[in-house]
Amino acid sequence: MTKTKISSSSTPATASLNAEQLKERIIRHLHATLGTDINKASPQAWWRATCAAINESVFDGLRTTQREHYQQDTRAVHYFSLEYLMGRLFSNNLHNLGLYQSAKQALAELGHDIADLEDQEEDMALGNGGLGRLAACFIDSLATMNLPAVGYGIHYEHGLFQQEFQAGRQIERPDSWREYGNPWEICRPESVQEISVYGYVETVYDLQGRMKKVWHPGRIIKGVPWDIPVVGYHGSSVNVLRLWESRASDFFNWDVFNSGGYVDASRENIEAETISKVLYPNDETEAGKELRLIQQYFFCSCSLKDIIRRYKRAHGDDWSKFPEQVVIQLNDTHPAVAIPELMRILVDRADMHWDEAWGICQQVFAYTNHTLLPEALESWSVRMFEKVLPRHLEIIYEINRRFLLEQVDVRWPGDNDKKRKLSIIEEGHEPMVRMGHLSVVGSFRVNGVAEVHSKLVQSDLFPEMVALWPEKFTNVTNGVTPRRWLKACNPRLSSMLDRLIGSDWPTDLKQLSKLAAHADDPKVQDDFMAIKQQNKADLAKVIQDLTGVAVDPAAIFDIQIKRLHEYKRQHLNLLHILALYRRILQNPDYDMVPRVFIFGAKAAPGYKLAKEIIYAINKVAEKINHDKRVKDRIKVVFMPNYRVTLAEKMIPAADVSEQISTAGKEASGTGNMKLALNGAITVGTLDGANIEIAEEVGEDNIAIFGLTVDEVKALRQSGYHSRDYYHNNPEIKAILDWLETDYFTPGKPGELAAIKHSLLEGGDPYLVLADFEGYQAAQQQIDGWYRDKAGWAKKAMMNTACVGKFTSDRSIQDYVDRVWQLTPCKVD
Ligand code: C3B
Repeated sequence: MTKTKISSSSTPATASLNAEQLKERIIRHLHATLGTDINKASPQAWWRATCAAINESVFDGLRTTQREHYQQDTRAVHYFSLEYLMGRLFSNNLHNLGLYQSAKQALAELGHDIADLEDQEEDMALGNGGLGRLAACFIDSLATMNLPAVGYGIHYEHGLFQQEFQAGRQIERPDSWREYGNPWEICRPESVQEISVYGYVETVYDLQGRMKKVWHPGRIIKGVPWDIPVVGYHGSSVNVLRLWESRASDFFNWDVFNSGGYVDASRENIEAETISKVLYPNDETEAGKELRLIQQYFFCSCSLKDIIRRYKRAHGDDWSKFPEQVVIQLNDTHPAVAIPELMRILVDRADMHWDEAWGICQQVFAYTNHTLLPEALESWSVRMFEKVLPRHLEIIYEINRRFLLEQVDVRWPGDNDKKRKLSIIEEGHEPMVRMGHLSVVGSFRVNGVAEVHSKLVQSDLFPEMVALWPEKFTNVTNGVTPRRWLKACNPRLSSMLDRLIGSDWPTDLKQLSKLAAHADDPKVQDDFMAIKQQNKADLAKVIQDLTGVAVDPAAIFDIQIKRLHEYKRQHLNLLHILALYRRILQNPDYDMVPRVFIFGAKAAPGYKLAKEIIYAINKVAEKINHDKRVKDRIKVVFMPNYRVTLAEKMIPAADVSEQISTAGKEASGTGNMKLALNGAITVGTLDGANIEIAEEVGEDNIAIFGLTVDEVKALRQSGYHSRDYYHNNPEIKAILDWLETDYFTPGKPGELAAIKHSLLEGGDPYLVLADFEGYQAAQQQIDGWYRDKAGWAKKAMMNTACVGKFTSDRSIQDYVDRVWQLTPCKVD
């Protein structure tokens, strides 16, 4: 396989654009596109005019890239994902085009601070968390590496809800990211697709007496594509993220109308426009709702038809080259319905024999598993599936029948237990379609997202599938784009790196290892820590603005940012804060380095305990922040509305990175990588990619604690009794009892009791109490380390220096080598 080389030293085509030329463009757009004037333009208009100016370069790249891909008839990867957590695109596009400095200067000369204009943009939050952000990093790397790729997804009208706190409780507000339009997207009416749902299947026979299935849909829906150009870094490629918006079709369905059911059927069915209305806000819990299945099918069907249209333009009705040209990556099981959809198109529409069609499918799809949490493993009731997609259910039955007969029964003859376990249809009171099983059976490759996770996918989730197809399974450890997560978000550190180790690191992140040679140099240490200090001062202002809490940049900034989930154990962090607070109250001279504990997290609106944890952190914060006896040794802040844009301000300012999930539960994590990259020291369990981060940075530069995956399993097997920890550890007992009093919620005892109950009566499903002792010891280690200024600086620098592995360019290269077999296509 040819190694994808990124020519990092090559200057971008647009680099020649200077501030003067940009100014001219911006003013031209202010006049011609915005219809306003320099004297009266609002910041919003200035921002839009600048976007339009940037887009001239973006669209140039887009046109050339598409022409080149078409002319060279390139093999391409099609990334199918229900989520893309893009954040803002303004500074990202400027950086990737190499225009950031020119734009900054141009705007300054026009009397505007580029940072103020950046704030005009709403986050594009079409995702929940890690899975959606990973998709965004991957399409950045794909474009940067000149790899032909299209991202496919849904053009949600409302992205992830906006979070507010009212008296400490999470309130959700709708996100309207494109209320006034979005300058980065292009509507493509010429590529509209129509898709079908509901209805019934009829069996007919043709003149030769061959049986055929005819699906008479109950509803036709229009899919309107919106293209978001994805600009590669200093590369020449501009790829496309194509997002589908649903609309009612003008097509009138006479079949259903004539059968007299139209009015009634449409009333109980989902209206076309609602399909792309809103992103489901559940992270790692399966929704099981009809609308969700329709969302999945809607974007898969539109995207497949789009791919086939493009393929046919070059190859007509000759399907033989399809698997050479097309690979489709399923981002989790959410798009798994694409497998029976492609079968339907090939068998029912293209009249292909089953075996031939199945042969094609099995060469086209690859599946990434992102979680082992049982509540996240998707399954759909057969009943609902039949209602929404009657023909697809038949196809799944046939895939399953052949799989059980030709694979399972051949390997384990007569073993009905094996059949029950491996069947795509789970039998029972309410039979279910298992989307994970379908994905494995229908894909040529299956990967987990970190070494340990991929091992567990094989040993715990699909061991029999591994026995059937060992070569199918592989690992691709996640990564993050260093363009957004270092270059753009941490300009001070970026310039220092450019000076010290050269400017190739954004596309060759292993270059960061050169920093290690300077890790003992007191001058470099001082520079590195001065930058951290300035970033912390910046964040302190943001904290003051958003929460009203004053924090001291000299304190340790200890950051936990991720979705709120019991397995991520924000409540373990809270228990430790309470322990410190209690020690201070018991011993006024308690000696600790002052620390600011900073949280950012959204809870799924229906996840009660997660919301109780947010409330508890906010109430504890309120008490501690106002308690004079604490003497500012502890501050606690919960940042409202955590999102990509806030992450970009928090990550460069972190001293400590909290990665404290129960071992075996966090598939990989990617926040862990971003924080280490920016010189934060991880307090973490041996879970997900933490294990690989520890291998890279070395044990001196990370604070590892807690049960391992094997120890967790052993403890569960021998019987875990959280109450033992409560009774045997007086500190744990005192803290949990404290939460039941009205100390933090005056006049309202018991308001914070939910956490205690889940840990005791609830059995502590994520072993918080078992890991408490180890966690507080790791935190003491951090406290000790921080007192040694030079020692800490070295550790922080070693984190930045040693995490080059975790660039998403490396992940993408792994996918290219292990899964996609793609060749880069250089674009002039
Ligand atoms: C997440 C996992 O929880 C993370 O460990 C992982 O780093 C990312 O995916 C990316 O692989 N994940 C998620 O955000 N949503 C899901 N439904 C499943 C996993």
